Amino acid sequence: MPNASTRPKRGRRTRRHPREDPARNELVSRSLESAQECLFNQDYGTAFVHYLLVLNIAPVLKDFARESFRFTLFKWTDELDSLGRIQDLFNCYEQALELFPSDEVILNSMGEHLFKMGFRDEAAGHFHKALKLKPDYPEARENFYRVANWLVERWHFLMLNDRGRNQQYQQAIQKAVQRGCNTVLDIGTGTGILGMCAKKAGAAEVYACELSKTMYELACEVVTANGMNGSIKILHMKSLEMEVPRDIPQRVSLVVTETVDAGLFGEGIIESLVHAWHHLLLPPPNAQDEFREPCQTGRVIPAGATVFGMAIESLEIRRHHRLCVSEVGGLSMAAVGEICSPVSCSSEPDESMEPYTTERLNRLPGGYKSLTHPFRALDINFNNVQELEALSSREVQRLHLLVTQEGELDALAVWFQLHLDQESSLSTGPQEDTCWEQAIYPVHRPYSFALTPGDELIVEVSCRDAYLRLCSVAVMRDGHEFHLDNRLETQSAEKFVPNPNPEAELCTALACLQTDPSLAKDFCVLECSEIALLNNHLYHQSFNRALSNLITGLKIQRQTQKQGSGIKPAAHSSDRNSTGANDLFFVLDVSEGFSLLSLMAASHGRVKAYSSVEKSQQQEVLRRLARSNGVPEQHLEFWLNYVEDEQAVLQRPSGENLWSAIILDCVETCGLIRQKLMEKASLARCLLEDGGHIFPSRIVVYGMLVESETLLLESAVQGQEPTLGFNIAPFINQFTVPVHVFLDFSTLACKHLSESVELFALDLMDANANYTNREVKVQATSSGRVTAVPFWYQIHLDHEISISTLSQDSHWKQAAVVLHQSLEVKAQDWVCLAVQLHKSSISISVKIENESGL
Ligand code: 44T
Repeated sequence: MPNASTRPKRGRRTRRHPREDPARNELVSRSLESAQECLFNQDYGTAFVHYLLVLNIAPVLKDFARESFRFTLFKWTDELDSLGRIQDLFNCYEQALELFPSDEVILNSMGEHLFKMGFRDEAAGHFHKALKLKPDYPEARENFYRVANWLVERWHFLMLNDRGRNQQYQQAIQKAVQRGCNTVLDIGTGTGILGMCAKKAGAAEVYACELSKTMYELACEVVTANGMNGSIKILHMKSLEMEVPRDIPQRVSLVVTETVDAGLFGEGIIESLVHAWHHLLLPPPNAQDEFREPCQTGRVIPAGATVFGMAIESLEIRRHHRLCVSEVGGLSMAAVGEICSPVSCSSEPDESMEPYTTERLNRLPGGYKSLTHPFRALDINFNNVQELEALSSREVQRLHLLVTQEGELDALAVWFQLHLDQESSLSTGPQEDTCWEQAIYPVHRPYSFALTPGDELIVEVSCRDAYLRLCSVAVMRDGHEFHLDNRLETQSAEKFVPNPNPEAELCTALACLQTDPSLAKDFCVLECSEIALLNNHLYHQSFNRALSNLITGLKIQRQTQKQGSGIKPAAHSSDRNSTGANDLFFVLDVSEGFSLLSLMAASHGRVKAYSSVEKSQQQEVLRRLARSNGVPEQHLEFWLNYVEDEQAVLQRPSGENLWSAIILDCVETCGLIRQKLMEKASLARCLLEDGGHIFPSRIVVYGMLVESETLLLESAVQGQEPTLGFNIAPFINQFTVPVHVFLDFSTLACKHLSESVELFALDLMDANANYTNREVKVQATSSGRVTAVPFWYQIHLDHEISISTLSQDSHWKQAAVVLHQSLEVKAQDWVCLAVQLHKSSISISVKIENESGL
């Protein structure tokens, strides 16, 4: 019921503004009434238009109408969203923000829509703004923390904390400026640091460009704070869009850049430099120009790079990129087809695939084994535009590498030396004391192939669509060439034995003669974490046992009920399998992404299972596995094929039937509790039959006190000292996020300062058993500085069976709360942790428990 006392009273308003145009007032109050009427009739679109009109012509009503306006906006945009009218949706938000530019709720909600549509940078910008307007707005804070990693990537902190790298860049820039390069462009300026170095070194004109809006704004703040806003011109654009004289008055004599990723070229440095040489830089010095002033010629820092590679064995990489098991939870995988991770590198570029992933080799769980010595894969001179241009048209280069150690070929690892100038270079190698990641080019063969010392591994190096590509193509052994890792190859290693049916082979070869492997039949791309999940034997075995226990229990329960009520077992059923709907058990698996759990449930017999797998390729895999494992077709359904509205996913199957089991996916791969988990659980509880079960029934969160310098370096610019003499830390540290995700606790460099301790538990079967604030006491086992609390989960499927997200073959990573302020502890001290769970995000603060508290 609308609050009568706050409803606008036409008479009073007219009296307050006696000189206002009466016709206009009439229009306002009529529109307002219409808006309210439309709201009542749930015609949100029209209500929204009426509100827009009212508030545009009578802004004085903004405060009064704010709540109803927001309500209308959210209802209407939800409707537009479900209709797929995305442009209209954003138009509405833009109109709303014109009226209420500093409304944190609208900003946050628009951020959520942007995020859903994949505009992460913009989404994060909105959450950040909302949070700045209202720092204690928990929804915006949670959203911001979830996206801040995208906005200001964590490597910014690492780079700024890497004093060696900073000093080397600074010295190289200083030397170049002192030698006469006095007009400078910093491409991809980030926080503005390299541009500021150039200015400080005495460059007359400094320009900088940055394509990310957030980073651009940050750079502007930093440059201003360092008193250089008049002397460095920062442009919010990609360097490729820059023109002389529109954006910079003339060509510059020095380009500085660190737009390199772990695979060197992934940030587009080749394209940026080719463009810069043609449009933004003075020509390079040549032999005749030997005596020309450096300020009349152009050059680039870094001057070039050398790329290295190495073949490695790593179980961790293998289990994320290849299916390594033949049976999962009692199901044979023989008919699964070809499962492939999205990281695949052949000499033929495929847009849907990333050519490499990244890892820190020295942090790989289980370590790695080098199968070859490091080899030189490529040398590139950034000061030679012809060489840069020739790179992509250059022929594929074949390298023959001697295998030095026995092992399975799982990947090629790649790193590089960045030559800043002739004297100094930085390395991103695994042996260096830097925290840079290496690029990983995984091998995809579905079968294993062991290399032995003396083998010759043939690797193709190419550079297509701006990525450096490395591909292990063959192994030479005893004069024979075994082909590897090429789906289109007909004579691959496993087919080395002559095929007894050459005709069939020819047909297969013909069928596979297409460049897009994803079009091939029986081929399915799964995320790396989904592949690791399939390889997680314990996970599936545990689910299988828990499902089996539940179904056995329910069967007995039904039997007892029937006997009690005198009903005979279902011989008269109308169902075509002569199993009445009442005799079936309904299982719903709402796991995110690919999951075999529904099929596993269906394989238990008398179970009709509903899967939430959405992608048709993945549904096809499940159907194929159902057929090959003898699961009747009608016992596996795809829930989203029925439900139009995604929100309605947790609804019962039909008529009288309730769910016997609902499987919820409670922990994200990154180590965080899934958003809205508890809401889903309470909905699920209402949909269970008597004796039905939610899997998991309970999750317990464990944590440990640790001292970890690494975690600090990755979360904020450390120390009080300015970075290279510049004031940067307070600005970038606004993007510090207290929770670190995708952590490998087993290889994290840290000192354990306590045993693991239960932080809190979430009971999905019983809402009353949950708490959101808790104090936990833990005793320090050694002295040190508590800087973080890594945490993980014990997932209890039922009273007996549980799985840990910390286990070695887990597809989950861990997360850690990095403390705002570290705490010195001595062995035996009692530490008190205040643990808070808001929605699904955890926050922790620690203090020493004083003796009286014990
Ligand atoms: N990776 C560290 C750093 N940008 C990636 O928006 C490198 C990790 C690393 N702006 C191994 C080695 C390393 N025009 O803010 C970003 C980005 C911006 C541009 C304007 C352009 N053409 C570009 C291209 C990129 O530059 C900033 C830095 S790029 C990413 C650095 C030692 N593992």
